[in-house]
Amino acid sequence: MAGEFLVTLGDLSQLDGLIKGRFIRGRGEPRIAMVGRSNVGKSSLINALVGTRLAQVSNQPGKTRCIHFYQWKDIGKIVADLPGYGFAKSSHEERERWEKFIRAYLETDENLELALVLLDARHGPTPLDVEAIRFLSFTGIPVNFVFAKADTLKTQSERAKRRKEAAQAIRQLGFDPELAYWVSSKTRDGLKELERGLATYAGVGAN
Ligand SMILES: Nc1nc2c(ncn2[C@@H]2O[C@H](COP(=O)(O)OP(=O)(O)O)[C@@H](O)[C@H]2O)c(=O)[nH]1
Ligand SMILES: [Mg+2]
Repeated sequence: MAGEFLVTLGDLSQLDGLIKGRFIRGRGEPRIAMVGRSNVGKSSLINALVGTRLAQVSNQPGKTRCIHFYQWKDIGKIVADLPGYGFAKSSHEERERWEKFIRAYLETDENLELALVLLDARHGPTPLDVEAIRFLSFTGIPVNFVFAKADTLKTQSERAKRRKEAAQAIRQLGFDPELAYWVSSKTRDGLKELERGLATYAGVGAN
């Protein structure tokens, strides 16, 4: 597990200085964007995959308003930790700012390979998730799904039920349920599979 913090994009005004065509800070590795509701487990997943304590894990949803980039050396890619959406107290203006910021990044980064949408294994996709997934679809970026915190599904029947529901929801959104991973950053279940999938990812499963 070797990873390294690369850079933070805090503001739209920094975008052009930071990203030039296929390069971010002069680095040309393909980018994987982590998208998801605040508190869904994005930072924990980055820590579990890329390197211990790289990303800040928080109990205060909505704290991160920046995009943090990490070099995932093991697989030669760069992970972008996007600000979470749907924090409880967000105003209309905050949501608009989120969308504008994310959209600008997504449209500027020519080497963005995939958006990994994190969903809660227990109850995703929620209506807010669906909104975000639609938004990503419009931008034309390929999407894969990760159901996080799978350890919270305790029984076999609970797991089976959720997988069925989730597959149906993903199909309804126009995606192939095969594009979904089930993981736990806590128990590390499913992480190897996810890593393998992302390492070998080359545009498969575009929307
Ligand atoms: N049970 C369980 N809890 C998790 C898991 N991943 C994250 N959490 C918890 O969920 C909360 C939010 O995690 P964080 O990674 O900061 O979410 P983010 O806001 O999406 O970056 C923290 O309290 C974590 O400890 C997991 O795999 N299983
Ligand atoms: Mg986070």
